[in-house]
Amino acid sequence: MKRLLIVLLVLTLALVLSACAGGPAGGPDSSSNDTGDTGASTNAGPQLAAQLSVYNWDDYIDEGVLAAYEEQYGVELIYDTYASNEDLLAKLQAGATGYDVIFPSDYMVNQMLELGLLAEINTSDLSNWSNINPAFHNPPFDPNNGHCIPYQWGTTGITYRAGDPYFEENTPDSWRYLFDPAVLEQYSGRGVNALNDQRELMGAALAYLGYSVNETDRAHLEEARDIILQAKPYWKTFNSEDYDDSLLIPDEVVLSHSWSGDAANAYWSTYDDATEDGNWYYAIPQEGGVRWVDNVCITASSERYATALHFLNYLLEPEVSAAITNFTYYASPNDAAKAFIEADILNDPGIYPSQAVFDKLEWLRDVGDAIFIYDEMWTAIKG
Ligand code: N2P
Repeated sequence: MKRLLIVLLVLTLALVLSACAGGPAGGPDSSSNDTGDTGASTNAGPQLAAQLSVYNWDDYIDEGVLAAYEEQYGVELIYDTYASNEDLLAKLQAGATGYDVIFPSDYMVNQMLELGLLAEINTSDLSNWSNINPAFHNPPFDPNNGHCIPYQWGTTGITYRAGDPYFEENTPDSWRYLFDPAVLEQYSGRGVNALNDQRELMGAALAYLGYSVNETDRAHLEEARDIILQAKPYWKTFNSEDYDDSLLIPDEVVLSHSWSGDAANAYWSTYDDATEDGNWYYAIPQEGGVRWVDNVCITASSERYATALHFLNYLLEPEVSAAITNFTYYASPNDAAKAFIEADILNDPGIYPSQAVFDKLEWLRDVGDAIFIYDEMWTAIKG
């Protein structure tokens, strides 16, 4: 896939189209100061701040989308990344201010809401809100989308090396391939990676044991911890940041616990026109597991609320949403974006799973006080 070229083409189109349409509500205001926006709306839209600070997961946006926003609206984006929901939470809880826009997953939105870390939004202030598929309206973790808009969604499964002699005979469509020492003995010498992500790894072990990924019973959580501790010596790495680029594509491992889009990135990055195939396949374990939706929210501490809201509306533009999915290979909740998403992505069941597969998976939910048990298990796992 000529990924870069297509991204550039889509962006050029996005710029042309939004110039014609006048873009999302708002326009540049080079007279704004650095510390905040006025929040005042005019016919031309809100006065935009000179800067906006955006804090996102690693490798989770096409940088061209950021550059196009800066150029079109004259707002400088201060862009920084994190590796997990827990890292994001820890950063905000440690009192970090200055971040305006963040991208927590479903269960973390819920946790952050309870901690008062998110600003309210009203989707009727977003002219592009109607682009979002109604299935993503009013999610249980954020009633009426009162704080966040959906960004990208996906599944968690197992990515494995096509052509590996062991996997030619054994499709790793079970969590056994990540957790069962007898199975790991067969191939782990060639490298296995586990996601360095507390809820995801515990969720996988819980699904393997036949429990909900949102289990709160201490005894069951301890069982999951023990499954992980028993498999850990067979794992080469704990990486959820850049494992597609640093471990899969260069053949540093043969199997990884992974997110759907990273699997597709590894596939297309190794795609060979001659064989019409890539090196990495993705399987969703039969026992089930996690599906997730990541969201875009404004921090309660943001002093540039109107600019942040303007940026959220920009991310909802069909061509912008599509450019993000064409880069990340994650599914888009934006229906209007589909016209601009590459057919290979729309038709990939690893990215847009069948209803039957979708139904086998669970959303991660806020587990309330049981999160302290998860923290305790995680400390033992990482120790
Ligand atoms: C992308 C991270 C995907 C987030 N690097 C999974 N929730």
